[in-house]
Order: sequence, then C-alpha cells, then structure tokens
Amino acid sequence: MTESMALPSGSESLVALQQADVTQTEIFEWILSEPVFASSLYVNIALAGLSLLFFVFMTRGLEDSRAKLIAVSVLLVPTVSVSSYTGLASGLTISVLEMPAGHAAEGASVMMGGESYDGVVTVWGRYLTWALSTPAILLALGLLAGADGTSIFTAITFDIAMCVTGLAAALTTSSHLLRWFWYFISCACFVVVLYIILTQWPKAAEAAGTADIFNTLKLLTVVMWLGYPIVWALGVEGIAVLPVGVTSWAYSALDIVAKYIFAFLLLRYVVSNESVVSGSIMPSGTGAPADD
Ligand code: RET
Repeated sequence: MTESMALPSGSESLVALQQADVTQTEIFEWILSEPVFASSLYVNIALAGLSLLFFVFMTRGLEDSRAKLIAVSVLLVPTVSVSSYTGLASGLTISVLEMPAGHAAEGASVMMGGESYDGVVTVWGRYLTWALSTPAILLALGLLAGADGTSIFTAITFDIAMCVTGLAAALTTSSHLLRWFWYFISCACFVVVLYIILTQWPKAAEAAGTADIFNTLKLLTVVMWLGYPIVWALGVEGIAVLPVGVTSWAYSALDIVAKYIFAFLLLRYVVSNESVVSGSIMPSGTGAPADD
C-alpha cells in the first residue's frame, strides 16, 4: 500500500497543499528579480507596442483591398506579440516543470518566493502564441508572392502544426524520448513550410513582379526561423546548455528580426508599391469558377 492510500480521507488535500505548485505571483516576482530574463520580455513588449503604432501610421493611406489585407496580416504580428510577452511577463504562460529522467535538467530546482520548487522554468507561452503570429507572417508573405490558395493553406496549417507540436515537446514531462519525438514531428512540419517558401513561392513572386522584395524577405525568414529549433535544442527545453535567461534572449532577438524588421521591410514595400500588389483579396487559384 502506498503512503497516500494509507492516509485517512481528507488528508489528500493536505498532501496537495504541501506539494502546491508555484503561484503566478511567485513567477511574476521571480522574473523581476532576474534582469536578463526580465529584460528579454519587457524590451519586447515595448518594441511590439511601438512597432504596432508605427505600422498603423505607415499603412494609414492604403486603399487597395489586397494591399490592406497584407497590412492587416502584418499588423497582427506585433499585436500578438504584445499579448504574448504580457502573458509571459505576468507569469500566466510560464510554469516550473520537472524534467523526465535522462533530461539534462533532471532533478533541477528553482528558488521562487523563498521556496525551492522542483523543476525548471518553462516558457511555454511562446510556442502557443507562435501558432497565431507565424500564420500571419506566412499569409503576408504568400499574398506578397501572389501564391495560390492551396500553397498558402498548406504552409499555414503545417506551420500551426509545427508550433503546437513544439509546445507538446516543451510540456511533455513523462518521457525524455517523447520530448524529442515531438521535436522531430515539429521539424518535419517545418520542412514542409520551408519547402513551400523556398521552391513554390519564388516562382509565384516572379510572375507577380514582386521577386526582389520576396527574395529578401524569404532569406530573412528562412535564416531567422532556422534559429528557433536550434535555440530550442540548446536551451532549457533541449540539452540545457543555455541558461533560461540566455534562451529567452535568444528567442527575443530572433523575434525582433523575424517580426519587426520583417514587418517594416514588407510594409515599406507595400506602401510604395500598392499598384504592384493590388488585386483581389482571394489568393490566386481560388477565384470564381469560369463561366459555362
Ligand atoms: C520549435 C521546436 C520544435 C522544432 C521546431 C521549432 C520551430 C519554431 C519556429 C518558430 C518561429 C517563430 C516565429 C515567431 C514569431 O512570432 C517549435 C522551436 C522546428 C520556426 C517566427
């Protein structure tokens, strides 16, 4: 008979109390006491907010519906970012998770609010909110390239699958092997996204007359996005050679280029080349059927 089974009824809650999870307040205060980690979040809240205001100002004069759709899609990126980083800074989307046997951080503990908690700080909110921000980036990029609806849909759905399986990898505490299996599934989805960006959309952009800007943004996107799985593998989630603050700053730095610099370059092009990107808001290949 195990110890808990031997307890008289009602004592279970006492056990639960002794093993209580870390509270949001403790996480919030812990973040404030860690300057490297805290700055990786607060700097991004400020940058996302300022970018959002600047981008709204930049795009205020757009008239064409397709140009406006690209702009709205890009504006979603800093909007999601403000919310995402606020969720992290408040402790809402950060947890202390015990890593499974075999993981480099197995048996680790962290001090919060004067108490020691078993586990490592897992910043899982990032993976969740990427499932909203990265589709917006891909929609803008696909529309800029004049890509067909099927390839935009494929890129976006595999991208969401990549983020959700990445989240699963970070949250799995039962098995070290399964964490990496989730990681592998996520990478496989990423390959589909990369394939579309690198082989399908450049042809479409050529035909649409947006090849120059598309190729710049394609390069920026592919290089920056490749950094994310590398940071995951090296960071606390993976082999844990990077401490939590450095991992967080690595993601935050990638975000700054992959989101705000990307968005600025794209919007600057759309604003000064509205007639080139103009047209139906439906991606090509999804238009009305031909007359009989
Ligand atoms: C994870 C871990 C699992 C394997 C792979 C990943 C890829 C993540 C990427 C994220 C891009 C995020 C961006 C966010 C902007 O808001 C989930 C890290 C492949 C590519 C651009």
